[in-house]
Amino acid sequence: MTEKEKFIKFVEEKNSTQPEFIQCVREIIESVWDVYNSSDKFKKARILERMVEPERIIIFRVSWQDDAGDVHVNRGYRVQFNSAIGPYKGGLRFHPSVNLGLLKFLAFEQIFKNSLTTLPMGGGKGGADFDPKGKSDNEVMRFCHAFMSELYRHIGPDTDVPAGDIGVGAREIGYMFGKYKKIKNEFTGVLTGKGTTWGGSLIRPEATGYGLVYFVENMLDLAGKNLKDKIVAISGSGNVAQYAAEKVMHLGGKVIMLSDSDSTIIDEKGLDTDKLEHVKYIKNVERGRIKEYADKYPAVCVTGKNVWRVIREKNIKVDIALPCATQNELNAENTEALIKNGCFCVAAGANMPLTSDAVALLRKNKILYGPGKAANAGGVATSGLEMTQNSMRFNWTREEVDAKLKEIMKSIHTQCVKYGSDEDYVDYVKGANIAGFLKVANAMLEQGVC
Ligand code: NDP
Ligand code: 2IT
Repeated sequence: MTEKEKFIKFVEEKNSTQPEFIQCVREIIESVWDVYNSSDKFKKARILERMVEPERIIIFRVSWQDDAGDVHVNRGYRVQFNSAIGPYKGGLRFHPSVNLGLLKFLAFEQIFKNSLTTLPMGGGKGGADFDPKGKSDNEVMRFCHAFMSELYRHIGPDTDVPAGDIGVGAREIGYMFGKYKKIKNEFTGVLTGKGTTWGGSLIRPEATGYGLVYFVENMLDLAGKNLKDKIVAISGSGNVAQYAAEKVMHLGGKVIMLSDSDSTIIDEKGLDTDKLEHVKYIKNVERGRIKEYADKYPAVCVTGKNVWRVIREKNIKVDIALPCATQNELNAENTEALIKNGCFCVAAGANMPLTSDAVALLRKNKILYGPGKAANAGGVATSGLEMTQNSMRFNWTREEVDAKLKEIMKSIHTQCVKYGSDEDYVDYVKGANIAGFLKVANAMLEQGVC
């Protein structure tokens, strides 16, 4: 067994009930092993052993009452994984599937993503196994207040700054911010994704989706291509998917698919501004299901199958695939079909949306592939810009924030190319992992053993 295999085995044995965490650690190790191994300083300081162990994990009870007065108990978490380059930073996920292993994977990814943004942010993630679906606004408020009534003692603008993720958007951030302010008697930038009249940055709601498409533009540009008239499939219909679709449309691409956890819609004519506004209405205002799209516009709706399976089964041709729903949604079988049908670019709006064998297929076939920690970093980068504006007690304009976001996505792309270029292929996975790793590893080294 090689030293690398031994190390992976050590992580697997120590975290045997956390498959997603093992999956993302394995990918990082595969990418950075040679760089790590060539440095006696890294090895002597046991940087990798230290990196795969979270600095702190907080697990807590969240008790709340529904509208009928019945009491419910959920489990809340915050994984404070690494603070070498800045305060812990990362989203909160409210979804019934949330467990410790899932949040450890998300927090671990966030360390390298945040490092790539060029901004001073460490890695963290949190959430609860609470399902906001079907809950009234008042129930969501009571849950968020109960959640923050414990979390508040572990976070702060210079300690740990949470934000949104699946199931946590502007509404939830508002309720949590209100509770934090009340308990601490402080108006600070403790959360990002706030409303724009009370400290939120312009462009933060759009930033993950827009940033994803800016990253794709950079990839295509280097490959001598562009988005004009390209057929794009997007999964999900939440925050990331909506603004990815909007930016693809701005740049002349044609978005033909969206989804949610129930169904996939196919609109062969492509989305337009009115159609996208309707999607936003269905998902953000009504909090309804994407299948309602087909009640208003001519579209095929397939229930119980995700975008990638529908593409395979119906043999749909797409040029660009943007998975923007959840982890491991795109498997090898469906990736093979995408490639056969001529897809030349895949970029991850979601965190780790491809299974490991799906990623391997893309790399083997030299398909452009932007992994999440690079391609979806625009969201957290703009959160970093929100923290800066809060510290300055000042707001930048839309144009200013958008220009900074573009610049950051370009810089992430440049870092990936620097560390991931082979003769005729940019391996963005390797590039992103090495660039993200080096900054954090060197900071840990400079701060000594702690
Ligand atoms: P939202 O809650 O706004 O939307 C999530 C979308 O994905 C919904 O359409 C949801 O469907 C669908 N979805 C969620 N879970 C599943 C599942 N298990 N199976 C099928 N569909 C699912 O979340 P976001 O758009 O914010 O997040 C999407 C992805 O992007 C996540 O992986 C997140 O970690 C990542 N991300 C988010 C960032 C942000 O700034 N928000 C930043 C970087 C990455 P339904 O409505 O039916 O639940
Ligand atoms: O996965 C992510 O990068 C996010 N959910 C955004 C985190 C943030 O702090 O803005």
